[in-house]
Amino acid sequence: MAIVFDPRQLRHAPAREMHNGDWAPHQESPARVHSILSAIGAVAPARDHGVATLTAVHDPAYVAFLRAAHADWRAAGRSGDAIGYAWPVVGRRALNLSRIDARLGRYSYDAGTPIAEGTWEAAYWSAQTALTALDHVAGGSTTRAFALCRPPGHHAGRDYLGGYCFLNNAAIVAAEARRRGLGPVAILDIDYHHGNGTQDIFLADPDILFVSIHADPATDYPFYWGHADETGEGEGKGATLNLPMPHGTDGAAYRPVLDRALSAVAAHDTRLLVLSFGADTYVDDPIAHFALQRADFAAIGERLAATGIDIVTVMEGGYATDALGANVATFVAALHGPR
Ligand code: Q9C
Ligand code: ZN
Repeated sequence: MAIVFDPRQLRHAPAREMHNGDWAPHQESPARVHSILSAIGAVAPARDHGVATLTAVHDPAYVAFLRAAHADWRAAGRSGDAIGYAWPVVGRRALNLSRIDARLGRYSYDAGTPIAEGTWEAAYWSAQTALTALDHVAGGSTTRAFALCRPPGHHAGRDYLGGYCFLNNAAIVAAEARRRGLGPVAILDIDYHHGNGTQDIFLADPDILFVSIHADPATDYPFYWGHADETGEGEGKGATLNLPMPHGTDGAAYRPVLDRALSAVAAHDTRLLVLSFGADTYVDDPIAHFALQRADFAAIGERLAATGIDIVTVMEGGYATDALGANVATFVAALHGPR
C-alpha cells in the first residue's frame, strides 16, 4: 500500500466562491488536506512526469491558459483570485481571445472555481501525485495506491475548469495507464457529485469505461451532466454508466448500486481501476445530501478490495473538514487491507 502526497498542492488557497447568490469562504481549502494528513500516517513524495502526461488529456491551449491565468489577471490590474463572469453558453466559433475575462469564461463553466496565485503549481502537483500512485501499482510493489490529490479533478474537462477542479487527475492516470499497456482501464467515480469532466473526456472512447454513482443532477450540481440516459457517444456508446441516487441515500441503499457499478467494471475485463473517491457522500457534509456513515466507507473499501482488481484511488471532494481525515483514513485502511 502506498499513499502519495506533495505539499506544493497546498499552494492553491482560493479565498471565496459564489454560493447561493452570495460570496462564501471557499470550501475546497488546504485545511482538508491537513485533516487527512493528521489521520492517514506516512506519505510518499510525488515524482515529476512532465507536462506531456497532462496534454494527453487536456487541450494544450487550455493548459497554457491555466498556467498564465493568475499572472494575466494581475497584469490586468486586478487583485485577489481570477474568476470569470461571462460564459459562451453554446459552443462559439474558435476565437483567439486575449482579454483575461474572455479567456476565463472560455475555459470555465462555473463561478465556484477561482484561480489563485498558487493554483497552477498545486494543480500540476496534484496530477503528478496521481501519476506517482499509478507508478507504485504499475511497478508491482503494491496492488493499490492512494493519491492524496488537491485540488480535485473530476469536474475538469479537456478544455475547461469548474467544480473546484483544474486538471483531471483520474483521466490523466487512466490515459497514462492505457498508454503503458496496463488496460483494460475503467474509472469508477464515487464522489457525491457527477464527474462531468471525466465523462466528457472519455465519452466517445470505448476503451476506458466510466461509471459514476452520484447525486441526481435533476437536484444537484453539476445539473447538465450525469443523467441516467447518458451512456456514451459514437464508438463510446455503452462505455459510460450513470447511476444517479436521491438525497438521503444511506449505506444500505448505496450497497446494491455499488454492486451494479462493479458488475459493469468486471464486464469490461478491467485490469486497472481508477477510483475517483469523494468523501462528500458523508452524512454531515456541508454541501451534499447523502447519508453515509464512517462505517459505510469501511464497507465500500472492503467491497472494492474484494474485486481483486488493481486500484489507483485519487482524492476528489469531501468538505466536512473535521471528520474528513478519519473518514478517508477509514476508507483507505479498508481498501488497502492490513499491513
Ligand atoms: N458554491 C467536488 O466535490 N458547488 N466538487 C457550487 C456552491 C460546486 C464540488 C455551488 C461543488 C463542486 C470535487
Ligand atoms: Zn463532490
